[in-house]
Amino acid sequence: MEEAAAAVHRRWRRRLLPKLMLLLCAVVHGQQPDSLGFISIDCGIPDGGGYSDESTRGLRYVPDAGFLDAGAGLSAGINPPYTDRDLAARYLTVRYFPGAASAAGERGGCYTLRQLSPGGRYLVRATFYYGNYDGAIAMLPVVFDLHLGANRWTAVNVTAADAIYIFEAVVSPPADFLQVCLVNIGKGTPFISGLDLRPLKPELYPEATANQSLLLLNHDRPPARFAFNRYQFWRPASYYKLFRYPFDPYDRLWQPYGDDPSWTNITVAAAVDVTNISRSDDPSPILRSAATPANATVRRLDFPWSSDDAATTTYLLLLYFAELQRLPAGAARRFDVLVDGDASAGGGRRGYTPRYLAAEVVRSTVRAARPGQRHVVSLVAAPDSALPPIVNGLEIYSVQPMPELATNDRDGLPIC
Ligand SMILES: *[C@@H]1O[C@H](CO)[C@@H](O)[C@H](O)[C@H]1NC(C)=O
Ligand SMILES: *[C@@H]1O[C@H](CO)[C@@H](O)[C@H](O)[C@H]1NC(C)=O
Ligand SMILES: *[C@@H]1O[C@H](CO)[C@@H](O)[C@H](O)[C@H]1NC(C)=O
Ligand SMILES: *[C@@H]1O[C@H](CO)[C@@H](O)[C@H](O)[C@H]1NC(C)=O
Ligand SMILES: CC(=O)N[C@H]1CO[C@H](CO)[C@@H](O)[C@@H]1O
Repeated sequence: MEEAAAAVHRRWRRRLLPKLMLLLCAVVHGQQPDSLGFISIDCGIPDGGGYSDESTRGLRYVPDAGFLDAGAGLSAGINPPYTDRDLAARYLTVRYFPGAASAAGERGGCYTLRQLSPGGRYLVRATFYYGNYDGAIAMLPVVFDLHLGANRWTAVNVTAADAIYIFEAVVSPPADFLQVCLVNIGKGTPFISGLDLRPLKPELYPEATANQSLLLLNHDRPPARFAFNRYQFWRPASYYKLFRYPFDPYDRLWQPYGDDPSWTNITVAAAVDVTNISRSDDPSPILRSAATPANATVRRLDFPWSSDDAATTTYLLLLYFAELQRLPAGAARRFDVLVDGDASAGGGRRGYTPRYLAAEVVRSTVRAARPGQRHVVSLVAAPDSALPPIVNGLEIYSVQPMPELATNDRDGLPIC
């Protein structure tokens, strides 16, 4: 009898208590994902300071306290003149993790995102805008690390007070939570402006698994405004700034590639069918503009990039295509998709023809043979092609082994 009661008790402790605690945590802090499954955190705003974000037509941003250990970090507003930049609200405050709270080498601030589906795929985005929040602008650069679970994600190297740093990753956490941590590496106080989590359709980004994540390449490529490498090809860039939700149902950020004089854009008003790339019926305005050479006698487009890190890595390229012009009968647009001049090694494609108003993604991988190596993806017209190549969208990720996504910084119950 007693044994049975003890067993029930043990089971309660082991199985039910954590669930109950989780529920309590979530209720206490009101940190359920919104109706889209999105978690949108504005770091450093006071408890109760949630709001509807204008730039995303009403996504609800919430305070960060509920995602942190009680009392972790301090909040601050950015200082003039850096407030005066027509910034989204989430850049106006930061959470920072000074002194003893984050001794060098320690995981200073850890955000715990809960109520995830184990094995599901998620986009995680962390944003940083220094804005002289601590009045110590002379101390720049500030460098700290960002971790996903126990894995290093990237270094955040803040060299300018008025620059916005944006990092995105696609992850597949094996547990129902994911931690994003800021790590002091002895080069200044870690801080953060915003943290977003977006559930993705399971068939998007199958390369992200329990053991490896996709890190959106961060490589400065002027004239693009931001370092992250997810591009749309609308122009002029000054007008078509950033596409995100509701234009992208998953709220990925698509920035203009930049107004390179060597290419022009072809646009259509008609919808592009995206069922083959996202199984979602939302026609995507992002893909309704394509780049093509400005000079019709030039029969190729080249997109160079190089490593953002000292480490060698494998890159995953996603090239989005949809034909936007009705071609005369018998005429075709046909081109090779080459990576570093090769169609075979990385899964490039020979003689590819985009479908009329229907989007497809061509994936390609390339392994960097040495750190900092330069690479180029080239679209080269086939000799019999009536028209030069086009491209409608481009993403570049590094594929990073991340075996410890589910690691919490403490064992046992989640702390809330
Ligand atoms: C940070 O960026 C600056 C400027 O690009 C560079 O000189 C410096 O080496 C970087 N620091 C680290 C730790 O990467
Ligand atoms: C992850 O790695 C573990 C151990 O190496 C392996 O058993 C498991 O099948 C891998 N999971 C995936 C999704 O690749
Ligand atoms: C187009 O390119 C061809 C060959 O590269 C060149 O001879 C020609 O001058 C260019 N035309 C213009 C308008 O730039
Ligand atoms: C989607 O792909 C399938 C298989 O390649 C093809 O038959 C179908 O026409 C495509 N649909 C669209 C809208 O592109
Ligand atoms: C350079 C160029 O042709 N830009 C065009 C890109 O598309 C927009 C929208 O259709 C046009 O307004 C631009 O003129």
